[in-house]
Amino acid sequence: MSESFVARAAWLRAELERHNHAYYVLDQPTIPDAEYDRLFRELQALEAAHPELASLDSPTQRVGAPPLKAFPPHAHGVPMLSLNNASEPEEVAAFDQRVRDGLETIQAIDYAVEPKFDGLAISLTYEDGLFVRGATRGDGATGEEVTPNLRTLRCIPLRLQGSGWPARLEVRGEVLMFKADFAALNARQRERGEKEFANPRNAAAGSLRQLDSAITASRPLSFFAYGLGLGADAMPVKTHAEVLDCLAAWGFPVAAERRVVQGSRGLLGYFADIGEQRPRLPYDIDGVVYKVNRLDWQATLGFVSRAPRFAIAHKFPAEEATTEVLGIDVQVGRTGAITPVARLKPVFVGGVTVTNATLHNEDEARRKDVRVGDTVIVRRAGDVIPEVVAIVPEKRPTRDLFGGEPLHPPFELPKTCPECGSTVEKGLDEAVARCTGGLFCPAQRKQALLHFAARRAMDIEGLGDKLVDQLVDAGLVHTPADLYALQLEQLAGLERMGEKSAQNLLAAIDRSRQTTLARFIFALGIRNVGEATARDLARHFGDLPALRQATLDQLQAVPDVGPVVAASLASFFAEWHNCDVIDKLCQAGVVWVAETPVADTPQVFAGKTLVLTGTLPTLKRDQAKAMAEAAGAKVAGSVSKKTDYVVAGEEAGSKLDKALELGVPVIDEAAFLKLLEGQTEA
Ligand code: 9MJ
Repeated sequence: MSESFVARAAWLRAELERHNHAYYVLDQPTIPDAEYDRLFRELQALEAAHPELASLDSPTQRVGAPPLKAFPPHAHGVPMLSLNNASEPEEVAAFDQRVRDGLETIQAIDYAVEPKFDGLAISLTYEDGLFVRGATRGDGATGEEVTPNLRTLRCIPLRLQGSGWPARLEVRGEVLMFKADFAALNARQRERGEKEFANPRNAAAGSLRQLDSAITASRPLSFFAYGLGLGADAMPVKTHAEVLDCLAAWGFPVAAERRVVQGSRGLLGYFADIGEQRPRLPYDIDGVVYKVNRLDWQATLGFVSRAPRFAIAHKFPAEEATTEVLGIDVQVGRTGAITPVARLKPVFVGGVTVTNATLHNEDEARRKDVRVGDTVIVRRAGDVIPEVVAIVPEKRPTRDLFGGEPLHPPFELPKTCPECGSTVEKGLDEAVARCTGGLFCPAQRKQALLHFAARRAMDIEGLGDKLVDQLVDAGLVHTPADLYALQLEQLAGLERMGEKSAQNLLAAIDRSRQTTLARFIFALGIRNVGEATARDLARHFGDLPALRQATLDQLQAVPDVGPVVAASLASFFAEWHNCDVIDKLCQAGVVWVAETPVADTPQVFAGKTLVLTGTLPTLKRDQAKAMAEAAGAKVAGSVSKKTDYVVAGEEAGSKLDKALELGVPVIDEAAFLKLLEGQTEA
């Protein structure tokens, strides 16, 4: 065999693996996909023409091997541990105390802390830097060997980079699927009429445990390394943090969020911090892991049964739980959208007790085939509305004990609105069905009123859903304008409404008369017009008459307003009832400060950053912000060296202190207004 073939193959392998690492581990692609494909095909052709060139660390081995009949058992060189769990701060403090007792020290302990990936644990064996075997955790002592499948994960190095690795090495970590990859995979499965996965963890597990590794190769799996098995003793390092740095240097993905903190305060601070970041992380985590950083101390502490004394998993409240569907109702939203909602046997999930979960729309409800009596997986992540993820098919009750007919029929959307009896319609390419009753429908009217009164709209404190129900049901309020005509006696007669709360409500309604144009537009509840669009419209048109009379073209001249939003606005203002309500609101004394349309506003703050703090004498915070932005300013939430002005009112606190400390100019409202009017130069 010619030397040049050997050299070329070696060069191609090294080059392709370098690009794999850049793309899959560092997230910094180095060459275009087409160029990668060209190199890959060249290597494939070379190996096909010269079979003696084949080698286990070749990137061509990543596309899947012939299917297996079964997974062979694999005995781990060093057992794979499980971690003890904590869920309460007291348990974390107790863990820290046990660690200090065990080490006979009162000093604050350094802990290596990292996210707890919600995937499946695996062990990768390397011999002289070459990936030779990979296995699942199994029972901790013996797992299933899934080497061909793991080989398909481009972020797992087939040959270790750098140097200093022990000759026999087990790398421990977690295989998982990124949230975005999971969503794309499920969309693909749906298109092909194949089974969807309930969550990224199941998708990762299902994809890895395939006897045909070509299937695994087609699934977007990722991996993060977090420790060592065999070979740990041969490492010339003193801390877990250094182990993680070595793993990164050898080419493994390691959590970027890893840190070293001190004592139980440090642990709890990290827990809070990662909890806050959790919704934005690209992958699911189910907690954080704390490990005593010093390896000699880890050895001193040792193990209790199969879990280490030197580590603990601090878990977030579970985001998923299973429960039973007691019924399926539909809810009518502000714009008439009909949403099927599963009524559930109460279940504690995501930190709260959940009794209802959305099924989104008819198609989703049908696709998931949720029926009364089913056991379902419910998910509540962060502050997101709880949803039914999937049913547990094995638990579906049937008419007989032998898997016969289901007890309940598939969900069907009602043909008429359950609230007002109007026809329910669904456009051909629309997912959502709507009640056609408009403001005739009490459900829509109630939602419209709640939206009108919301904090970010007219901000009528105390006008919640129970009260709106009563006001509408008693016929006291039909439209938002009716709110401004309410009398004390009418309110005082309502359930759970004493004279004092009635007075408070009337005062809140009165206060809401003073508003901003942006809030007013948002409060009208025009379809497709959210808070940001309302602000853009207010700024662009300056006052309501200009907006009401705008043509479709004029509307579309507003940044971010496209044909759909323009059409919603035009049809809203073309409706006589809507205009009547607006006129009545104005007659009832609702007012705002007209804004100078943006096209005419001198851009006195162009390129400048402002921070508002404290209570200004005449301007509400929103107004001042809108005015500053209209004049080209960026309004920031915190003071830094880059801040150009701090506009301070009464009771300004830490932001004012910071401005003074950094020497940022501080101005009051009067000076701010002068700058805006161009009387002084910004
Ligand atoms: C996860 N799941 O992210 C460990 N883990 O350490 C991390 N799991 C672990 N460490 C020892 N980050 C046993 C398990």
